Amino acid sequence: MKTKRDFPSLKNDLILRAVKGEEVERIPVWVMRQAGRYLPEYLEVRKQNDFFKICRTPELACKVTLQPIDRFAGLLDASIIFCDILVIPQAMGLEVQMVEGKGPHFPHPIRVVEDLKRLKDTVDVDKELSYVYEAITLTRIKLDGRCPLFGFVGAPWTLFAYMIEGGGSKTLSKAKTWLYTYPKESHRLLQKTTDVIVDFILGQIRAGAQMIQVFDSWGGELTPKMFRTFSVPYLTQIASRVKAAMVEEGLQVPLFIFAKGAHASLDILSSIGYDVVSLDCTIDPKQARIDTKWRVTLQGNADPNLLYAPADVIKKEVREMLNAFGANNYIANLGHGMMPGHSPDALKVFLEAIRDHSSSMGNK
Ligand code: 1CP
Repeated sequence: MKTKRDFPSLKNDLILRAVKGEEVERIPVWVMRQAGRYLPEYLEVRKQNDFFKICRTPELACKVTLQPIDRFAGLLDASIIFCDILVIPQAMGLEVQMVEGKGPHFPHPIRVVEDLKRLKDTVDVDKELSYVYEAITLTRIKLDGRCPLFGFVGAPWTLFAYMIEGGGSKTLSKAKTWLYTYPKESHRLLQKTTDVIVDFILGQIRAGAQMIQVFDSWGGELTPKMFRTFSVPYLTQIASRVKAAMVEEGLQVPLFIFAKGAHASLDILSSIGYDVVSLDCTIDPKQARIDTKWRVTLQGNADPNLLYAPADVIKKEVREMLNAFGANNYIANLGHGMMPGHSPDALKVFLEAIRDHSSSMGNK
């Protein structure tokens, strides 16, 4: 395994400095799902390869991770390893396919309590997901210090929802039925998933990930009380266990939490051990600063649909967003991921607008 010394030194550490609240000469930016379906060069690779084959082949995962970094040279301040949150359910023993035009599909989801027996008793995370570690190490080398590299995981509740729904869902009725009907078994599955997540995060960090984002994409689908009961305890556990292990191993990697739609819980999310809270576009930046009391760095939160607007509208909205968040303890991003219909040119306008406006804001 590579140690810190073996990797090329970092030439752009803006985002790491913003996390620590240090001075930055301009506001750092990256975008969720910055690799993928909106890029013609990704679609070329995808035409010849199954989605999970790309994830499982370090050279391909690395190639696709670097595509936006190459295309938007000097405009992106972070890269994120190409993978998917659903590799964890796979490692736990469930089959997941990526269906063309539909998204992830579990042919045999967890439906009844009895189905929990189909999950492996113990998961050898480092063996099952070693391909992600190899992709991370290779990408760190190929990045050559241009910007830091994110590893990521899905949060326990979001992965639970996929494992029970069997794919995307508008209502999450099946997953919520479990929470209400089988709370004990639900906690058992959430804990089992948390244990895998902790090992997987640490493995990614040891392989070279310089930041970690936890995606609780379905966090906002729960009532605040349900979120506090079925998500927050596990998110808290992840942060504390990962941080304790990092202290022991002399590692220092910031943790980001993106709980989409969890507006009511921003205060809690800013006090459970994460360094950065990532916001979706329905949250007002100033309100988010009040709720999180400057305890964390904030990330976000432009509406992804803004990238369908004319260039002058993108620029105006970017200026307003940056002014509302302020130059410190802030990382610009979209409030959710890039969409297949987006044009790479629109993203370029967004990134350039952030660079240009933030350079003129000064550090206040
Ligand atoms: O056919 C294809 O090429 C599949 C499209 C695709 C891509 C490019 C999927 C299917 N996943 C990904 C990559 C991916 N997924 C990345 C790395 C790329 C990058 O960011 O540069 C990341 C970080 C994810 C994370 C992910 N996967 C999340 C969390 C973020 C979010 O969007 O909320 C979720 C919920 C998933 C599940 C998933 N995988 C793919 C799709 C279409 C979905 C969402 C399905 C649904 O609507 O429920």
